[in-house]
Amino acid sequence: MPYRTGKETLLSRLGIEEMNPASALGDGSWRAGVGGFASIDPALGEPLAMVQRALPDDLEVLIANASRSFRHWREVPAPVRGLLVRDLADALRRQKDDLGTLIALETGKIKAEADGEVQEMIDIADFAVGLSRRLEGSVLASERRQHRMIEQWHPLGPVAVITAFNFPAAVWAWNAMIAAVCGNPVIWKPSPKAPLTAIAVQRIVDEVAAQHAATGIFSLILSDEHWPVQQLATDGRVPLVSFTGSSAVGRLIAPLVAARFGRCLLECSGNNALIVDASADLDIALPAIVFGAVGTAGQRCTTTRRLIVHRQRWDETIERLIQAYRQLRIGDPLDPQTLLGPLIDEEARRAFVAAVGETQESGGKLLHGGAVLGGHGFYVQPTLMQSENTWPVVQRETFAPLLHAMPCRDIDEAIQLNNAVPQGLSSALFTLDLRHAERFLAAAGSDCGIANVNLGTSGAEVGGAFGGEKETGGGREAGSDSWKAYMRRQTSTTNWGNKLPLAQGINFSAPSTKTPAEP
Ligand code: UN1
Repeated sequence: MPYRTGKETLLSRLGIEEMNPASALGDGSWRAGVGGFASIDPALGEPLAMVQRALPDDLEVLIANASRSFRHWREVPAPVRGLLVRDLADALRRQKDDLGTLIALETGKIKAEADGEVQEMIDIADFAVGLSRRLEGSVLASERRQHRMIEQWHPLGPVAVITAFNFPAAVWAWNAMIAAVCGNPVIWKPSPKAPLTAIAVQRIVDEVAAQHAATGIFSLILSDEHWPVQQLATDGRVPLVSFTGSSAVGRLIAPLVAARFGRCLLECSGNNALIVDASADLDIALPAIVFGAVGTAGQRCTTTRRLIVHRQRWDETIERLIQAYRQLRIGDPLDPQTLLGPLIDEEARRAFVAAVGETQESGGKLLHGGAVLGGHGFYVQPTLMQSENTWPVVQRETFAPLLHAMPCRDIDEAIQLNNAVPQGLSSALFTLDLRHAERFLAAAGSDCGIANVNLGTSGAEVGGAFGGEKETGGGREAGSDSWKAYMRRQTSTTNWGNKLPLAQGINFSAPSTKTPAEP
């Protein structure tokens, strides 16, 4: 493949070897593991490199290390912690092209989106630098005279960040950049489907951290086995577990963390709908639908999976969409002309085939695509089906470019359909009707964590809080005040007077505690 010439030099520039070590302590040192698992280039179905498997003892060392580093890092002033993150943002700017290419190679997402992912890392790092000077608390009104009541935020401790293959770097950055300025070490457990991106990021981080004498703040554990997640979920030294992945796995992790009174930040499955209202401007709705449904080969948690179209606009929308789908360039993710790359692996392709089959068995109509592509790699056609919202296959998240379209009568039915799934991440409405837009955004409107008007379901900026309700898990990451999840809140009242008034006006005088009168 022409775009893969120079692959070896790119990998070695990023510090990737043929066989890579299993864990990084965050002080520049790496530990070997046992055996190995392959990172596969999904466009070719061939291994890019191998990674050793960590052992439980490696994770024990990482957690002990992070706990030790925490005792130092929590006392570094937050704006000074921000300086490390600032330099990290600059290092990422310098490496954006290389890192973007590696992400495209390893995940199969197109180069433009892979570069966008690195940009997202830079954006959240910039956000975190600003935040490092604004970790503010409140001054509250005390009911007692000469009392001052404040609320302040303290670092929490080591944070486990468990990430998925589809955003193998940006989701770590959302968590790690914020956690670090908040004063927490981060232990990263990336998806075994994208370990090389994690290794490359760790090498960049190691270099910057060394310049700031910040050791043990960012560490990494690599494995294709389940035990590291289990161990992180159950270890009381890890007060926060941030997990991005399926609701099925989130459902297993959350009770383990809760059982030890730890905190979980869940960013699980989405089943996002885009509504085309009667008044929608299709010139902007159509590109939003195509990017939402086909971008990242339908493997974003924010991917548009359901299309709810006002019946007056049905024919026009479907026709134009099929036309757009026909013109989509499928191919090498590194070819700048490509808009649709491969799925991550054969298992994902099987899930796609099964979902298309199940939709047809339920009575669904295939409007476009539906097939896998022959040859190398894990390619499928962008697929549009007419489906019903209640079918189990529509109620589930299938990580593939499979869009279920369904007609609706009016905005009320559209909102009802939008909400009638177990997940609640993202939603979008295209309308020129102010009343419909407001209804969609009101309390009885979309029940999702993200509700957009005249833009699509995917492609959120980092400045807003990112996450969703119901089986999406309720967590919020990235911007706004998501940082509060990475800190502990302390309410502190100081009495600067010479009396001890009790709250609620309680009179509790104990005469014997008074200073005795002078003889
Ligand atoms: C994800 O798919 O897990 O809003 C994250 C978006 C991206 C992030 C997606 N900024 O689509």
